[in-house]
Amino acid sequence: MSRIPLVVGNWKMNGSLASSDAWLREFRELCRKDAVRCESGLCVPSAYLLAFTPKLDSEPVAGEFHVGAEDVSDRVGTGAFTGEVSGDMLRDLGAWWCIVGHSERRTLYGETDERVAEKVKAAYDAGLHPILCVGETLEERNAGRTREVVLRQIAAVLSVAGIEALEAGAVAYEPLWAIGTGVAAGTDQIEPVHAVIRGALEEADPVKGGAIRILYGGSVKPQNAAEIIALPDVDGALVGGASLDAGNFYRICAAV
Ligand code: G2H
Repeated sequence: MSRIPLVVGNWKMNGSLASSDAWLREFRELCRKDAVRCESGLCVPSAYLLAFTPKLDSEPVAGEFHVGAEDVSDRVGTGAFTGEVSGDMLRDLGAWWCIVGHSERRTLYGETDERVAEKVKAAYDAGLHPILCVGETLEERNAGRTREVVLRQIAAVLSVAGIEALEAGAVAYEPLWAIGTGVAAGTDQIEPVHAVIRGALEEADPVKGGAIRILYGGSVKPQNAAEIIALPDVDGALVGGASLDAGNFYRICAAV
């Protein structure tokens, strides 16, 4: 099964109008000189989507590149949900990708597997391409529960949103203990978990499950990207800190 590699940035709560503009100009120039072979994307705070989408409409970046959001409401339609941003609103702003269930949302904002599953469904139903994040804490890993945790997180989404939602997007394995540390998980730690995820997806649907891209996330940088993305069943990366710099993000894309 050949899957086109995908590299997506996650700015988290960083950026400004000025830095969005500068990032896009630099990334566009780099891709113009030497187009990357992978598909790429950048998820930014929804407040900055409009700093990208009209410019991308008038002058697309060479290669397949889309911007997206970092979260979405599980609520559909409109209503009295102060502070929420719906999938329809994100589509209206031109978002393509949408990260859902990032561990920072799960741990800092109490998002349960069920809430994450509803969000994946809401994103997919709105026409977004959800990137579902799964991963274990260090405590869970040390207790030998990694497999159980990621399977539980995936099963919740499959039962509510269906495999089609993940087929439209991607799954990202992000072990919590490797996030933002500067030290990625070892290749011997990444590969078996990706195999577990692939197994669960293929069990749900052999064809669709085989086509879904599984990204690795957690301290990916230009220096380690090629080695990680070369692993079986690692189809790209979700990149946090290193995506804030357009040059570093380009070097990760170019390493694929
Ligand atoms: C994990 C990752 C991006 P970083 O959160 O989703 O961030 O690359 O900074 O570890």
